[in-house]
Amino acid sequence: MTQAPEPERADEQTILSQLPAGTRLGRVLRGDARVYHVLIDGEVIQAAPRGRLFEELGEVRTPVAVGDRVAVSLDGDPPGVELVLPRDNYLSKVSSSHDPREQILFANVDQLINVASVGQPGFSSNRTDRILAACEWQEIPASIVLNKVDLDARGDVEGIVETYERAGYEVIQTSAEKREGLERLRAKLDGKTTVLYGASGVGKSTLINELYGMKLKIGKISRFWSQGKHTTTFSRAIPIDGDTWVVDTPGIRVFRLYGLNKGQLRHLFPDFAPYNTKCRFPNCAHDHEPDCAVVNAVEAGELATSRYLSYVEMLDELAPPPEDVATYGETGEESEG
Ligand SMILES: Nc1nc2c(ncn2[C@@H]2O[C@H](COP(=O)(O)OP(=O)(O)O)[C@@H](O)[C@H]2O)c(=O)[nH]1
Ligand SMILES: [Mg+2]
Ligand SMILES: [Zn+2]
Repeated sequence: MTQAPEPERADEQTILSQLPAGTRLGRVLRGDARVYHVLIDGEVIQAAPRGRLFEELGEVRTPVAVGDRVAVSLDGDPPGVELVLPRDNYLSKVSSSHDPREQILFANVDQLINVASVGQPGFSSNRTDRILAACEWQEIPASIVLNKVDLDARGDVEGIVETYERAGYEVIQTSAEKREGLERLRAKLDGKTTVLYGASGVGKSTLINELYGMKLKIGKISRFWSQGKHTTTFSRAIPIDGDTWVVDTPGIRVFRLYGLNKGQLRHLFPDFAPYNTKCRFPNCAHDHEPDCAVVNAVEAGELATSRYLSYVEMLDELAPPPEDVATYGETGEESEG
């Protein structure tokens, strides 16, 4: 028997033509597993995912993610999300300490900007290093916005910029308050879908409001989250104009990477790259091994101690690599797909 060839990735028109009449394509703005807000031709439609989308979930918690391109049938009440189009990329994490399933935070983005602040709240290396590693893992271009530089009484900015530029990340310094660095940020955002990731209170909403004349609530979410009443996490996509989108994420306390083992983590720290091959053991985890080039570089002041501490903390949370994995050192590929 001859097998039908695998279909090429179908274009949107082909997909639509195979769906019932009255089905339209849109992009998911926000939602939970029960109802999603989908932007369809400038209108926000609330749609519920069809039951069969839940059948193929596997270890994934919900079938639809913010930023997904979806087909919605408008006939039903409520309208139904019939199909999720193949994702260009996505970022996921372990749902929570009680729930090991994969939680997809958003899909189909051009880049992620880790928004951090100095002063109030202070800069968190750990939070920053976790999300940067996650972006390396999913191959999402990442950079850093360091906001509230007007509050840098302790002079923290210089060291932070040095650490991350040395690791190869662009760092944009901003003050939403003093309107500094905003043009550089705008140039980075225009025409792209960008995730703004960061703790609540760092100034994400203020920056979007200042740049695009929006009226997102300022400061409110911060108190809401800091009271610790809610541990669920929802992102939302904000259409700015035709091709500029911003995905606002809530404060996620601890971002645990999903689907990664100990052997893969060292490749998610670009600043470790020159040293990874120089340890005594080729598969050195840079943890307790003798003659470790990464530890030596930290001691010599060539690598930031903060980066190394983040690495070791994340390493502790991961499972060891399966013994039969020959490509121990390769990034990402094994667990993708
Ligand atoms: N001093 C100073 N305060 C800022 C700056 N940007 C935002 N804020 C303040 O920080 C607080 C939290 O801002 P918000 O935009 O709600 O943060 P979000 O939770 O990341 O969206 C608000 O009181 C803002 O006025 C800044 O550049 N400098
Ligand atoms: Mg906000
Ligand atoms: Zn080592």
